[in-house]
Amino acid sequence: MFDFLKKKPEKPEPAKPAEAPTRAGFSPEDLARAFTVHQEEKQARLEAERAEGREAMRGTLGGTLFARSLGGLFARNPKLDEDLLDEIETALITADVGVTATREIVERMRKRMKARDFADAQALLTALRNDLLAMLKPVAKPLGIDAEAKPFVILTVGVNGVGKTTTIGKLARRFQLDGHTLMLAAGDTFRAAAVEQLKIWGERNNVAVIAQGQDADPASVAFDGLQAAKARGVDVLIADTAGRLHTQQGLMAELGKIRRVLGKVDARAPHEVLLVIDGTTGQNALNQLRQFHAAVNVTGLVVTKLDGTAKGGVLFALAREFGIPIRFIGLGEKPEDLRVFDPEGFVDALLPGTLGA
Ligand SMILES: Nc1nc2c(ncn2[C@@H]2O[C@H](COP(=O)(O)OP(=O)(O)O)[C@@H](O)[C@H]2O)c(=O)[nH]1
Ligand SMILES: [Mg+2]
Repeated sequence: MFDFLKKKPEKPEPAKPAEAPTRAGFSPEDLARAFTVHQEEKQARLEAERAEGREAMRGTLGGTLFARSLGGLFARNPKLDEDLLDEIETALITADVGVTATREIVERMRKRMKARDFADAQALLTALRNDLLAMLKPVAKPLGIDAEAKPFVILTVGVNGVGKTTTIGKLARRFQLDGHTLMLAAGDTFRAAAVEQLKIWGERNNVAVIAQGQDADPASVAFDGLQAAKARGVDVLIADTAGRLHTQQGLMAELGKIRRVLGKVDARAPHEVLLVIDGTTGQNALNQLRQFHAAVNVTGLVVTKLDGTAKGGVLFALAREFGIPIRFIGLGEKPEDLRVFDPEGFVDALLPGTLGA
């Protein structure tokens, strides 16, 4: 199963003495070989993570009501008729795919059914799988850290309790494993406990946390953080913010200020504005994204708490309506539970294994 791991050489091959070494003691061939080995290792790690992620998704998402009702359809080998379309519609609505997206999907299936596109119900269900996948593929764009940006600034926003601070911790760990240096800015100055939460996390993981304490101006914390990160030549800066309701105009405007202040230090910062969404909130997620996007121009999404919810369908509605990249999904509270969004893995976790293969 993990064949690609076996192919990986134990060590870089010894340099051949044929070419004259350069002054630094490394020939261009040495450097090229080292680069290739590094790329191969990175690729192998990504592949291994994807395989692990797929298993994790099957384990967590596979048990949800959404997966059970969709999986039930596929397993039963139903008749190719209007009743099947009704069942699909119910399954999608129940899973919070949303009324509009559901209607579109079902309408497409109905048209094709009438055009005698499907030999049997199984063919229709396979088309449904492809349709679901096609909705998610355009938003599956993993977050890349631009090495030119020093630091690459990530601003995390979202309503209260969605998992912003937890996600920052998980991301920081991921970036460290990828060999990036990083720093955090404790921009949730609403609650003393929030600043403390990030500081403790930073100490435990050897990551510097820039903070000014409770009630400080979050824009000023972000500004300080960016200047410090720049001065120390750090690769990535992640700024936390206080949770706010998308309906609180004043607080939403504050996000715009944080954005502008960061832009004064580096015109391209923040390079990523991550909106964290609680996957159990259902269709309200759409309102949240709409409002946050208007205030601060969201460039990526993290959908958390998809473990044990029947509402994972909201990803389809988000993808359809906004087309903003879904960077990560949260499948639990452990660091490794934050997974790079993998649409095939996600869709196949919702459907029976035989189809996904
Ligand atoms: N089950 C589950 N819990 C999560 C996930 N992500 C975050 N949480 C929990 O959600 C709660 C709120 O998280 P926190 O990061 O403090 O939210 P914040 O207010 O947005 O900063 C914590 O108890 C987290 O452990 C997830 O993917 N799955
Ligand atoms: Mg927080």
